[in-house]
Amino acid sequence: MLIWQNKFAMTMNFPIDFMWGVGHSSFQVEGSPQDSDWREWTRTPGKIADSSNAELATDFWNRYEEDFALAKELGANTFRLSIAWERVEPRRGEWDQGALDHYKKIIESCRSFGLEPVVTLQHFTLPLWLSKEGGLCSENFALAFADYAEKVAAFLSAEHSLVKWWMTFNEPMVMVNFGYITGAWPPGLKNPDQAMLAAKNLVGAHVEAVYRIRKLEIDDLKVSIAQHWRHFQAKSLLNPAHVAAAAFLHQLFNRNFVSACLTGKNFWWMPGSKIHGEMLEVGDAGTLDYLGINYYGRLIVKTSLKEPYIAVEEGPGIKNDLGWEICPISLVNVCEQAWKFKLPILISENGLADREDVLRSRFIRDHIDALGRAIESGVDVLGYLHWSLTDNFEWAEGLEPRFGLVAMDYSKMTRKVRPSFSAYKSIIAKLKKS
Ligand code: GCO
Repeated sequence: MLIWQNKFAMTMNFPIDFMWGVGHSSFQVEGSPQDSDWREWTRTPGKIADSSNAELATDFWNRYEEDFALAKELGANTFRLSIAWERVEPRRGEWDQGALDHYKKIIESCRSFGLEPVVTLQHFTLPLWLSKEGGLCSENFALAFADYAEKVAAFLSAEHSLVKWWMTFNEPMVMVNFGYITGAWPPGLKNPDQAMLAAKNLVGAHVEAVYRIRKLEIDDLKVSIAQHWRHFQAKSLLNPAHVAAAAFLHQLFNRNFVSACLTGKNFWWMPGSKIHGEMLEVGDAGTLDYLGINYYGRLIVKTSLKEPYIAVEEGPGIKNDLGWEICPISLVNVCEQAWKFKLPILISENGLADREDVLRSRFIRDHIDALGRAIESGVDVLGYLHWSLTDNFEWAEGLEPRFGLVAMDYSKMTRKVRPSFSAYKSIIAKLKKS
């Protein structure tokens, strides 16, 4: 299967304007002084595996120049970051101009290092006031999000022309899954009905926000989402139940959200839930200008006659520090699956927890190689953003997992490049054409 293992696709044709970069999110790096659902969650005993929190994280809020300088040294031309809603709107309808001004400074600095910012408006955290009103399931959610999105885009893009590339939500279906099905993330529910309502509301919020942002008439505007996309493989192709379950998860987890953003058919159902649906006006072009894909691997799907009836497990390959299988070949499948929507694809995340940095260099090489294969087979791929530049706060896993090309010493807030930093740097140097 791994036919390319001997011949790295270093010669492959990556487009001249390919976006080479890294990404991270506000809560995971900035330090978090404002009340949010995640801040509460980290303060609740037993919720974070290593009992750490993100109060300081990597102090990116103050040390952003250091990180942009590192990204520049890497040879990157793109940097994905996010805005903390709880900073900008700490109380309902009250905008913190100081926070907006600080984000303006951060993004100006990003640009000054030759890095194109890709800005996510919501990367998992909600202001506490909103989560108390019901969060994603609140009937006000779509309008509250659209007001916030419009405010930020009007300031950073329409007024100051700093951002062209926007993402409304990061991994909406991951929020739905962990927040409302497994309960591992806030609000900690295990309720399929609320899960499907949350998914429906997220699409509504995305559509309303895009509608408002487009009205701002920003030059070269590109709006999307970052969709966590898994390659679901049936445990056995000879077992029709496994095959059907894999197809069901593919539709529910990978495709439904994207499809709703494009067609306006916002209908959600999973076993144990009632149907939540509405038709949205999205116009002929839909509400995605490109498609952000976060790729972390495949999952093997099997069914049983007992609860939970459908289960997923990691494949047999090498595992990272969190026990996730490393599977570059599935990135080709994922690109080909996502390309069915005919939207240019940005790999907005791909990375691994690897404290000793023994797997990361090879990981990057093999995934970029897979991407080269996808491009060769005709998929329009805009860029590759590695997750992440520095170690950061990994949600329910805490500070322990190390996703960085750059190692953090949190006690001194110092940064030290790992060998994989140089590996990625030399790949970029070889493949970057502009
Ligand atoms: C996610 C997020 C990131 C993670 C990264 C590693 O997928 O959960 O977008 O915030 O940190 O994916 O797990």
